[in-house]
Amino acid sequence: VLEAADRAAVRALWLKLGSNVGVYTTEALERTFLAFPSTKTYFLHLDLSPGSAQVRAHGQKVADALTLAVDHLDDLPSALSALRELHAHKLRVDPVKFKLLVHCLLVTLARHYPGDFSPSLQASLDKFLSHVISALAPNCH
Ligand code: ZNH
Repeated sequence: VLEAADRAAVRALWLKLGSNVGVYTTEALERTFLAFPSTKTYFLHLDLSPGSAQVRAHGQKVADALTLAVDHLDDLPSALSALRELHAHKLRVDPVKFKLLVHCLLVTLARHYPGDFSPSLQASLDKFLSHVISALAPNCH
């Protein structure tokens, strides 16, 4: 479970992101596909060209899931249980890939919020996203 200071930091950043969570999540996805091309293999049925509306739509879904997680910091495993089933059994996403997306999300947020992105905010976000990952991909070490 996340400590109070980490929760407060994550909630404060999420308030600041407001309706832009989808914009940054989409940028993070685009970065993930470029920096770690092996992640593209899961999305061959989508148009992955720069600025793709399909990537933006997927980015918004991932963003909504992250916002749901921010709203359920006390109980991430049950809030994300349907998504865990989807990723583990239907999509069969290699757990390692989650860390690549999280890395790109941190880079994206650092780039857009340089003044906010202190080492301590980085640490809080990293803990939050690690909790999300372990709720989604329990075998990710
Ligand atoms: Zn995932 C889908 C979330 C990661 C792959 N996803 C999805 C969705 C969501 C998500 C919400 C939608 C669902 C429905 O529709 O129902 N993810 C998520 C999150 C994360 C993730 C939150 C982290 C953090 N994924 C991931 C990764 C991968 C993936 C890493 C690989 C690489 N997903 C995926 C796919 C899909 C999804 C493939 C499907 C898509 C389509 O559209 O088809």
